[in-house]
Amino acid sequence: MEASTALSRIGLAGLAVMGQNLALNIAEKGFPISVYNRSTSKVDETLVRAKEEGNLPLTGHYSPRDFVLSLQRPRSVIILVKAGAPVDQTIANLSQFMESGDSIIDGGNEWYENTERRMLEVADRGILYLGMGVSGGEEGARNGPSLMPGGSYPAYLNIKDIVEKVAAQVEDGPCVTYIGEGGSGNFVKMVHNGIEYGDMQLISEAYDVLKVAGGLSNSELANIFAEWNRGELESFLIEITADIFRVKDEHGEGELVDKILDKTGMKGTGKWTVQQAAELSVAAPTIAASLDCRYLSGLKEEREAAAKVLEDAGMTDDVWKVRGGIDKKRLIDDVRQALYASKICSYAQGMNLLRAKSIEKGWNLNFGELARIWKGGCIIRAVFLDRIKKAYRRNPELASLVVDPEFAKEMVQRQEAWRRVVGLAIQAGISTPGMCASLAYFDTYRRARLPANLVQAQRDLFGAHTYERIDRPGSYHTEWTKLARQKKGGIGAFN
Ligand code: NBP
Repeated sequence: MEASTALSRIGLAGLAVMGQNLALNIAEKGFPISVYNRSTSKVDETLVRAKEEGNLPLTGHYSPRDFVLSLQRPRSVIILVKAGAPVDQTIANLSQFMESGDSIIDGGNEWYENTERRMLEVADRGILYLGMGVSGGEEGARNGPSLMPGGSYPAYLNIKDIVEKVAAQVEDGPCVTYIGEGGSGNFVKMVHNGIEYGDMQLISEAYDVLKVAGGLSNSELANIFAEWNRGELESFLIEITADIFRVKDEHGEGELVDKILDKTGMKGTGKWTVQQAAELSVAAPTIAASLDCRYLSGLKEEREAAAKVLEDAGMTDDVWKVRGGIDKKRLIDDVRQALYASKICSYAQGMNLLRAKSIEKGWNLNFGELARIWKGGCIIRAVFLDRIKKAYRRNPELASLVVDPEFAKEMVQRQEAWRRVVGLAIQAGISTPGMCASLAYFDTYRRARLPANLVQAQRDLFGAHTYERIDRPGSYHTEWTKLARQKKGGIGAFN
């Protein structure tokens, strides 16, 4: 252990990628910090980095007891270990040395109900608890993440000065705010990740259409994404996508992106988002499509076999049919608009899921604030989030982003291009499930009358589920089959 007489302002346990970088960030902002990790080598690594990165005020500890006792009271301990059982084990190890009034802050991607359970478990001993979403990966943790703390408000007040300095800074403040009670911080982080899935899927579809139908090279794609990053699509994900297309393959010809196996990994937050959307009866088709696409991408061998079977059955690659007639410049502009409009629908779904949960749990989430703290530090950070913030500030009860007057205008302006891109992709056999899901979501939501009347009639026919009428109040049941099959000349007969 490094000798230190003064007590630290805060502690952090769990020194893998996120914990190590967040600890260094906290120390760099001038808050003396104690660190601890189950395996001691990571403590040593962190101490070396703290020294190299400017003799930062960070002390390492090798036992839970020394670690906890090295903190100023009331103690605040951030935990950044793998979500699930490791968090329970870490809490058990550390909390035995903590006292009433101390706080535990779990910064992992934890299932919100686990946070709510732990909150109650430690409350018996007067320990306060926060579940704090941390976004921005390694770079964000080191230089300024977006932080989503939810749970005990007094615990938040104990660390408010620290998190406000450590978070990413944008023109309207630090990218952190108290989210709400219970597991709201984890839930908001989970939906953030679901939206991130949607964004990444939509970008990959834009890339697919431009590459396959438009015939664009990686260097052209790099330039287009860089140009998009100077306009309404300006965001971290668009920026890094431009960079990705520029990286050469050090093991062979061409660019690295073309050598990457087309199988997407995942850790579960996208799946939770879709499960929650279903639980709450909130439509989230773009996010669901992005999750389905990850599942299908995982079936690489099966997809290769399917391609062969269908080719043998006469399936042809129809891209050449559309390529001939393509105006490249117009296609690029259309894809930009389709991406933007699809993205608005995806964010509308995420925000509506948050609203439904907020109502169910009484969290009183502030959507304008959520959009604001996502403007910097996190993976979905984007200029467009400022517009979302303003939309919710104009109307905190906004039913959907697509009916905010400004976004509505943009959707209408972009829909022609959007339909052209989706139509072209369908014709060429290029799957664009995210863009299609967004467009279908938009068209379903904006249509005052849907064919749901027929579904209701079917339900009433086979299950006597009853239906309502558009022209008079009440609930009705009809003997559909009897009426439909009455002999010629009878009431309701048609044959
Ligand atoms: P990991 O999720 O890879 O977890 C590794 C850490 O967990 C190590 O410190 C490890 O200790 C510790 N740990 C494990 Br595994 N089992 C333990 C146990 N039973 N008791 C105590 N410690 C245990 O780390 P990470 O990638 O830094 O992520 C931390 C959290 O932040 C996760 O919830 C993650 O989902 C979330 N997150 C990650 C990112 C990212 O970009 N990586 C972004 C945002 C959020 P050891 O060294 O002794 O094995």
